[in-house]
Amino acid sequence: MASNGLSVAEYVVNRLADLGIDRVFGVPGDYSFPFDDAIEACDRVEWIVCANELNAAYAADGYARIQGAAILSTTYGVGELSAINGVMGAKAQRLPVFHIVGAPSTQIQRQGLITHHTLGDGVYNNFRQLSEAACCVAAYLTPDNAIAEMERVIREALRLSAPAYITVPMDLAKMPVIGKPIKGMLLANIERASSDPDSLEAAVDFIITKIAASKTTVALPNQLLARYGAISSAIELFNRSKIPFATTPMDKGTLSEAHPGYLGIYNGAASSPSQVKEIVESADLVLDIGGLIYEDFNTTFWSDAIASAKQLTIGDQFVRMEGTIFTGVALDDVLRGVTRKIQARLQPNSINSTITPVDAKPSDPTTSANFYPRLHALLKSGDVLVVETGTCVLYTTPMRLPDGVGFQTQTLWGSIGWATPAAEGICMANTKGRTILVTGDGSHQLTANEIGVMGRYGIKPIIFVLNNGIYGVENVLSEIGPSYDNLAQWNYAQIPGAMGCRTWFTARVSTVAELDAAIEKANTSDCASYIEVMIPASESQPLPEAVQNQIYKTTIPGRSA
Ligand SMILES: Cc1ncc(C[n+]2csc(CCOP(=O)(O)OP(=O)(O)O)c2C)c(N)n1
Ligand SMILES: [Mg+2]
Repeated sequence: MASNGLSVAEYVVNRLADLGIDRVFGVPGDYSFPFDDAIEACDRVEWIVCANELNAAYAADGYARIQGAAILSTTYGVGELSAINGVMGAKAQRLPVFHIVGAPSTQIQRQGLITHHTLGDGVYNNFRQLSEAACCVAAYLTPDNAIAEMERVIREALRLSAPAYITVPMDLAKMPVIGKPIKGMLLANIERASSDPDSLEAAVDFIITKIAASKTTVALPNQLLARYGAISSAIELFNRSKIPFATTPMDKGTLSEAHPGYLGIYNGAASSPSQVKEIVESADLVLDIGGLIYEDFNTTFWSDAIASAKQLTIGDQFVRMEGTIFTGVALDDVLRGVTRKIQARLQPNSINSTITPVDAKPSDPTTSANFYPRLHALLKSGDVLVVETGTCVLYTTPMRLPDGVGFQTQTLWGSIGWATPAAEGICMANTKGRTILVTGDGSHQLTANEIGVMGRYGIKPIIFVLNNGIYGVENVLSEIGPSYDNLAQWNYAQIPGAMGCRTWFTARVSTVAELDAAIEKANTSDCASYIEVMIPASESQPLPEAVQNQIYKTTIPGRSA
């Protein structure tokens, strides 16, 4: 069969670029050279060479949250294994990250030669299952299956909104693809999943009947709306029906918090404003749009109380209320179907949340109490606030975001270090406004070397590193004093300079006056900013032991404390 010129590696990169992905995050390596060269040669994608593969995976995760999908490129064994925690996080957070990995050539494999990045046993497929476990679909490419396999992999990764593993041995990667290459569409034009028409109609009618029969309906929209490109359908539904909605911490920022129907955060006992718990739990119908995850940090340690008989879930490919289940129905189709048939309801009064005043004496030391109101005042439409796991996520979750401000956390997977590289990927994909990162010092220490990469590629985030010298949230969850919660004392504000970020504004602030001046500078100058904010370690006081035991369920029956 005639060759059409594109090698397997080039085809993969170009086919993925068709989706509108314009960056590739990764680290090059010899077995991946065919991919690495194909990325370099493709004028639709830019190589973002990260500080390590874990950072690259987090950056790809961040990019996919905004752009809809991402490409991660790592080398065989050593590279792909370093990336796994990040790819697994993307799986937990339901993000299509295409993980492309070059492998030793089949000529090496057939001769039984022993090469680097192996266990020295002549086995060449023992890492596959590990990488595959972090994905929802995998492909082992050859010149004659590459075209068909890429269609399958892309379709599945988008249908399930989860990572895909694509690997090819070096020799096969350099051969031309066999067959007629396929030109793909931009992600925005791709329907992720289709519905069975009868099942869809029955599901929509069921939902309409349930809403009509309820006196009070409240919705809890989930981040899957963003993953499946269904945000505008959800907003139309709320605009037309006037059904009020809240989000869980994990889903914060999915929809505008300035929407008249927005109630606040539903988070069990720590819902904010506090009335949201009662409003949601007393409604006689709760529309769970996307599929709620009753995770410990998403429910304040399972203190949620939504009766399952009142919960109607519109999932990614199903609709369910107790034993009644409709399958073969896509989320977006269901929302649009319901919007077409729904009657407007009476709009309840929205809840006004009080915003903590920003005043404090200029000479006061910086604390959480005076930092977060200032962070809030900085936000404007187009910004994306990226918040790390740690005490910062506890403070920012209740904050009501201005219209058009996005919010990204890794609440489910919760791998510290995620936020710094994720902010890089988000900043590269976010064309609407600024990217503002808030991270604790301990988390930042895991991935701070990505700051140099941000400088190299000229992005301009605003970064707040909260220096309390400890893994503060761990002190809250255990006891004061274990030395394993103390951190090496870094001079954070010197990091950008040491990493070659020459045009960055950097500051270390320990008084309110210094904080205000630094924020003013970050807000008005056209360069990246990195602000180290001193926070007293004494803020992190442990919860009572009884609460800790309740949280971790470690009380052993019959044994006295
Ligand atoms: C990869 C990983 N390792 C360890 C943990 C456990 N852990 C959760 S929060 C945390 C401390 C975060 O400290 P820091 O970023 O300084 O924030 P602070 O609470 O002090 O504001 C740790 C170690 C984790 N979540 N992920
Ligand atoms: Mg800390």
